[in-house]
Amino acid sequence: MFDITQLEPAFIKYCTTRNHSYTYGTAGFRANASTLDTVMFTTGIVAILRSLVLQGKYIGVMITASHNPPQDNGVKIVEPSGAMLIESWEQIATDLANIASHGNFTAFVMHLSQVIAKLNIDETTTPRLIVGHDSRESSPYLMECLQAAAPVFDTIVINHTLITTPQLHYLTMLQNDVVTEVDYYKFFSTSWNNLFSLYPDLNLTFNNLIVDGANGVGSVQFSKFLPYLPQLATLTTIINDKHNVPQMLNVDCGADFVKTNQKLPNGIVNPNPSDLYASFDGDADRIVFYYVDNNKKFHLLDGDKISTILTKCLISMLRESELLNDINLGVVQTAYANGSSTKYITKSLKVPVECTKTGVKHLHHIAESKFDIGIYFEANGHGTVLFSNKFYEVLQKAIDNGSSSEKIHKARLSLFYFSKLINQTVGDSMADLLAVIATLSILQLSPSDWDTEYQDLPNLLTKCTVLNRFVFKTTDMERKLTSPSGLQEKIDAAVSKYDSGRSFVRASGTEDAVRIYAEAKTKAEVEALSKEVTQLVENS
Ligand code: G16
Repeated sequence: MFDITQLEPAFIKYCTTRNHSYTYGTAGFRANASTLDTVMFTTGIVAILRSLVLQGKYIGVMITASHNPPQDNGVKIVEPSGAMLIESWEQIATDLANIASHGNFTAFVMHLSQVIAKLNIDETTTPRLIVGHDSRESSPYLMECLQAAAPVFDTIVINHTLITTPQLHYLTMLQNDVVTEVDYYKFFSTSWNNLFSLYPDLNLTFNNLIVDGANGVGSVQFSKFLPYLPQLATLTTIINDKHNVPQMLNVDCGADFVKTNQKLPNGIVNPNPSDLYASFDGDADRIVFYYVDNNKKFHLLDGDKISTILTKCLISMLRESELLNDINLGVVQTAYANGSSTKYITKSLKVPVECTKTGVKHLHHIAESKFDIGIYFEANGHGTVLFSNKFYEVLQKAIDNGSSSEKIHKARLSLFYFSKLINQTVGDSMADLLAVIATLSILQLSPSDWDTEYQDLPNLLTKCTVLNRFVFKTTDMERKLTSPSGLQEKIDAAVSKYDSGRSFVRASGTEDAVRIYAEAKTKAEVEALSKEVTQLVENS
């Protein structure tokens, strides 16, 4: 039994941000860290309520602002399955935070007791949380705010402190076992060894691997993971590993920097054409790859390239397994996907593509509900592959029945081990890195071979600060604006002047900015189109 009036001292101490309007964005609450104490306190309560509703299952909470600058922070809730908080609870979380920010404890308690009554909670249940945070300076204090309500509900809290977002998702999934981060390393390294045991003569298709840790938590965790992967450890160097200098987080490095600027991050002085490079983001749930050619020209291998190469590998394993008619495979993308990638997947690989709104929560849902093998990646490098129960049932039956052909049997086992190599709870820089390296080895493609599978249309993603980004409203999976009035027609007119031109504008759900995407036949044309659309946005 709990008494929510006992929350008052913690409310007074931790809800100091007043009259702030909190919005649940693309990936939870995210803003300048100085405004977040109140929403951390209430998010702790929401996670506790979610656990109570689910009979005391472990709920995950991660404190991070991922790719955002060091001064920002944020929070997201993870379901017991390892997935993002179910959408119907986003409103509960938003309302509670905004009521708390008025600073009136009586009104807060009244609202909270109504929520509790509606949820029909058994007050004798013990709630359980698994929490963690990234390397930001503000994270430890915000963690204190998050946990401030826990004693009033007699909550059991496992605090993993410094951990990546995907690790927290994964550990939440294993909520009822006693787990540590070592279980994560062991699981994925065993999957790697199992997959490679099927291909004993395979060589890796690059000389050295250079991993940019974005000066964040991913660099710590990857260095702890590497000893479990001796084959990779000997040829891997981690750069931008200053996770203990919080003001360097994501600065001139990391996946978002490399993708947006389409250039090498800090720390690579003399790039080598025979090496493979990869950048994590601040909480290690995104990854992009790149390499340089013999002229030292930079080439980006982003989320679209990851998605296409995984699709190529998995569809060929499925074909060789003779299970193409029993297991359906598809790809999920957003409006940011390069037009050439969509064309390559549908026309060359003959695989269906679905387009949805930005935010992994949307992609994850479509991949899970529409496909037995659902491959989803945002162009920014955020994604994973989901394998349905039906996939495992059909595959297991086929493996158990045996096959007269060694090749078919090997393809079936490959599919099984591959499915265990990827973190199915959420996009994960470390697991995605292993999956891509394994794919390149199995297909025997060097980084430049991978790149030449199809040619990206030149593209530009920029952002623009406006007075009020919330007036930018979209439809058609964010590809068209419905407000401000008349702006879409002007964008359409601008786009029509460019060969293979495409452009769209949407408000970011994680930063105070409007994002502008453009692509066209040539670099000069895309630059001109992007400039034109930016001017239209500025003048709107
Ligand atoms: C988050 C989301 C991603 C999204 C990105 C940018 O990533 O998880 O799905 O693509 O924000 O979103 P927006 O364009 O709305 O700002 P991360 O890595 O920052 O958690």
